[in-house]
Amino acid sequence: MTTETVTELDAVIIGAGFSGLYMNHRLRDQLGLEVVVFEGGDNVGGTWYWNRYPGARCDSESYMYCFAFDRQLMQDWEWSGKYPEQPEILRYLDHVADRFDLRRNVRFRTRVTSARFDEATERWVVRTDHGDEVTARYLITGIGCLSTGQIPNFAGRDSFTGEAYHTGSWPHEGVDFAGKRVGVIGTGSSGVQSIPVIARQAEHLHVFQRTPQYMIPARHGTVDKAVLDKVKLDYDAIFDRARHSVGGFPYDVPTRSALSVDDAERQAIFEQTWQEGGFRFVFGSFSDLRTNLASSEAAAEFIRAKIRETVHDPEVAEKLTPRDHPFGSKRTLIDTDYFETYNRDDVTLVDICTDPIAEITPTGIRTTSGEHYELDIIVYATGFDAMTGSFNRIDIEGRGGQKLKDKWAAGPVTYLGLGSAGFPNLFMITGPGSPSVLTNMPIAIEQHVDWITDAIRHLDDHGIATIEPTAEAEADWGRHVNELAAPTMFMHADSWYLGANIPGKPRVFMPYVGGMGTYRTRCEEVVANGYEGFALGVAAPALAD
Ligand code: NA7
Repeated sequence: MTTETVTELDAVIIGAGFSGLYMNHRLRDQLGLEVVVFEGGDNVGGTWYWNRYPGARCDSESYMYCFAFDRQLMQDWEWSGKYPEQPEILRYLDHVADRFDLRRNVRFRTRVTSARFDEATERWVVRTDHGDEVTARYLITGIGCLSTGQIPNFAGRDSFTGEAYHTGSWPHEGVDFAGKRVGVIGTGSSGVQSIPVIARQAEHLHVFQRTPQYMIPARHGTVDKAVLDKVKLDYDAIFDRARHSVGGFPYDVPTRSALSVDDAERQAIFEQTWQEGGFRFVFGSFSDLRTNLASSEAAAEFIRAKIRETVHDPEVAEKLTPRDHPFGSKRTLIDTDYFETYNRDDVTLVDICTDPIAEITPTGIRTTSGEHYELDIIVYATGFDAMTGSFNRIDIEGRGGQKLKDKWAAGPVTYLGLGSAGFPNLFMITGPGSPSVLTNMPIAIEQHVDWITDAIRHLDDHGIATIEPTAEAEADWGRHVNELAAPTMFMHADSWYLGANIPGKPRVFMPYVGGMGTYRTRCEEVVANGYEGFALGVAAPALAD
């Protein structure tokens, strides 16, 4: 497209990750719409295109971290690991793009800078950083929940003369840590996955930890072919269970409270799910680890004991032990050899809760006590402006010139996480207010894409020009999301779920905590009730010449 080109489209999709790829397939190939996808990267993959740090891996088991919309695709693809590693996920998405010919209408290396709803034509006017301008009836965001990285504004940050990287924007050619003094700031999922791998390569690794974390061992390994073959035979049933589950996983969900059994049985159940590894500890042990403080504390104590058993130096073990927030209040981390890494002589833990980072210097990091750590490489594993950051990067303007950013100044306001009042025909895939990050993402993404596709088909079939949430429905939904979150552990930590990791961001719990199955049912009811909570606008009569 040249700068001057104006193209009239049916739909613009932003992003070519899991969401954008599947949305493109549904709208372009199944509804036959004229679609363009804008993607900032030079290939498909989204989150998995950018997050290439060492050890990057998904915490969902591989057989569940994939599309289910095409049965043959599910049968043909062979995962090699129990958990899919980043290069393999990218290969998978590449394969999907090839298989369904999903690249031909993607404009790569192109970011959408603004999108304005033109009330006269009832079309979105979309502009990009290449100067493109297109108009479309529908605007669909597949921009990810964790795709706008944040590097804290430490004093002297830009004075560092060594190499500096953010985990979410990793160089494609990789980073050579051999013989280097490396500092990793941050111990969320990205830090915890990368730290053991970097430790094995670097001359010395300093880990700058502000908050100790609860972790469950992944028990990662190669995939058991026999298990995978068995799963493939039963795929439909497995996915059906996952679709109607709380977390988007097909696990048996216990109904027992951690307090309903005696201590010996409780420990045995924790131990069993700990040995199985991954999210089974959270979803497969007891029903109330994230809703009952005493149950959460029992899980926390179990993990604290594991840390003491694993880490040889008791002082280091104590620094690594989380005590300031309940288990289940932050994203539960899944690790491989994380605590074991601190038994290495070439790894040092720096507790920046008691001795915060004062400044980044040209040659390293100085903490408030005056201690200076000489470094060749700094890795910022400092997370993302989650859920709303990627919306705020685009100048989105709805009816009456209202900016989405302004509307969301006190926190995101959506109906079902699918749309926002005053922004007609704007659909969000896994937007704030939907289960999204609290679930196995492909399950949530497919549900949203299917729902949006059905809505667009409904509009087209009935000659309806616009759909948008009513202010009342979205206010009710917002209240509901908050009410569900209020009694959970999630409200007891400074997490990115609450926006607490970004200075000045409003403290609002953003995802829907009620579970994927419940949410799906609600979305189906909305449709069955004639798109309840949405205002449907009849097409304006064509103007006479
Ligand atoms: P996270 O989970 O937000 O972790 C970021 C880490 O960086 C965390 O340990 C933070 O400490 C730390 N951090 C952030 N800002 C600072 C400052 N200013 N000073 C010191 N330390 C800081 O991001 P990830 O990339 O690891 O994971 C994001 C999600 O991606 C993950 O949950 C999965 O869903 C996939 P804190 O805990 O805030 O004290």
